[in-house]
Amino acid sequence: EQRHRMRGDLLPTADAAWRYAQNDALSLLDQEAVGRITPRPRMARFDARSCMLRRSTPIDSGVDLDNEAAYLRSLLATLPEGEGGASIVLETDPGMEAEAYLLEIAPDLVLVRGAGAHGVFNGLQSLAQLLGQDGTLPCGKVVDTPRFAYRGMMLDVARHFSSVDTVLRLLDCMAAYKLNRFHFHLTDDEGWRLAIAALPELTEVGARRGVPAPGEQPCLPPSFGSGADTRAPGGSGFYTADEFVAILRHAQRLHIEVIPEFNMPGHARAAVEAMRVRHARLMAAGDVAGAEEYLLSDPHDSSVYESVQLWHDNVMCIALPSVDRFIDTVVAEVAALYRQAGAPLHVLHTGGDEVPVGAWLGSPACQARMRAHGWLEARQLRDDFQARCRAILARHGIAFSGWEETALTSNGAGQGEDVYVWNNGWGSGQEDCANRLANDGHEVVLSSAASLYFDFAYAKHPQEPGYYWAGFVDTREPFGTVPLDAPLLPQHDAMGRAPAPERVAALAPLDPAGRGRIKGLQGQLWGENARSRERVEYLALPRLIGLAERAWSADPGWKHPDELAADWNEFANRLGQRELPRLDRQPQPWA
Ligand code: TNX
Repeated sequence: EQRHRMRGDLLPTADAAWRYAQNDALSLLDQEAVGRITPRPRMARFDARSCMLRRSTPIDSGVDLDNEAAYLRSLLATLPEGEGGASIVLETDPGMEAEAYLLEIAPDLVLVRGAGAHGVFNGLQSLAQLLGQDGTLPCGKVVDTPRFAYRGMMLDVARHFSSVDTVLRLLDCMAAYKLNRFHFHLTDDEGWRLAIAALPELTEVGARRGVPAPGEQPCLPPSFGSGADTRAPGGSGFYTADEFVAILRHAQRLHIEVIPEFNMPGHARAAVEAMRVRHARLMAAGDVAGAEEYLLSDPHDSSVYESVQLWHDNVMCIALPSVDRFIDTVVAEVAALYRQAGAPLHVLHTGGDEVPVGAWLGSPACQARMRAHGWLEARQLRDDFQARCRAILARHGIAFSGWEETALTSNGAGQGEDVYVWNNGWGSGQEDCANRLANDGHEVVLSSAASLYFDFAYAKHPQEPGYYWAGFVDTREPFGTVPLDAPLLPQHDAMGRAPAPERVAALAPLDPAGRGRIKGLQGQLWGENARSRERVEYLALPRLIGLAERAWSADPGWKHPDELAADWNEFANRLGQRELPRLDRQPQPWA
């Protein structure tokens, strides 16, 4: 309420007022029509006629749409068989915008058209939502295009492992709501979840923690939050190369780009521990040179620090050449797995969040490097590390990205790269970080803790699982993230209080160029509370749908608070009456 009141007080821009007037012009009939598809399309109109699809409805499409035709075929497989019915044409029109689609439904013909396969695929998602269980479709027309290029979900499988099947179901669900980026948080202090053939210790050691199996020693102590075994029941706690490739292939069929994250230089305890074990083994075997090759820690490091999650040994010693070799080895293997899946790796997320103060100060190697370059601040050492990462990635043809900390540099590097801005909580001092970075030339993915952290509890209730360090996040939070109609503002502090107007006025607004650099939105499903498949589903849904609505549907522009409340009511009804029952009917339920 407070939030909407605050928005309502802001003056509309001329542009927003124009859109607002246009919105008003949308007839009640059209409003009802667009509400039949989630996320809401740009335009939809239906008439009283209907069209009938059957299990064996003919599909006419070119070879470039084989994947889409197969997808449609599996959709139709759930329908009854029968006589007659319509036929379906899938086609491309390179003149259209990327990802846009046109869906035309007449009694005897259904046409799905997109610029390429992705657009057609998006059209099929809308078709699936309109399709009755008996095969009926309302006749009419849908014209649609996304608001943001980046519409993502992040899943952290490091804190608690998620099985391949859980990941595939999450991808299916993302595709159904037209999300197109999967940020795969594969490593953290508590686990390393992808097998790397050249460095088997990464999973042998780094994928185990928590409650050990009988007769087994835990290699990593449980982090605070959960002492539960992070391995799937009977599972390995990591993805083999084949499993990872299968995930990449599945995502590709769904037109979802998988962005792998290898968190460095902090949040890296699993890797640091694993490489320490490797070092010890090789030393014991008398291979002194080999032992040093991939070491991530400095045995002489006396640095004293504490990470947010209370670790004292989770930061890589970034002055060591073995750190660069480690990164290069991992990146080369990961890139090869992507090639094997037929989905080239374009961008890698290097993490970079929450490096504890004090790291490197007691490391002779780090101190020597700082002295040699005349650097006075640890930040400069870190910027140099990032430059080296960037160079390693560039050699493999891969772009660099990271959490907001990677863009808050001493040398202004990182313009044009994707940066994930999470820390918009009131009192953080970073409330306008997204605006400043976008104005400064960075491509911003809004990942705001206060509205897009799906590991947070939905509400303040003893039975609701999840953190709440930046407030509670119910489905209305992602739905209510309406950036660009006004400066991007955090809506409340952790206590739910709206910020004081004078503090709001002091924040940096988005300038017109910065506006164009808000690349999109992403939901974050951190893993500390994601202890089971059921829990992953509970935390993801229905918040994911609120995110999709905001990321795909048109910028609502400036709106009167009453209208924002009406929008929410309409969306909540759509969820309850259509989307949640539809998810319940899925042939492959999550849990
Ligand atoms: C902060 S915000 C983290 C994660 C935690 C999460 C829990 C950020 C980039 N890092 O390491 O899992 O909070 O809510």
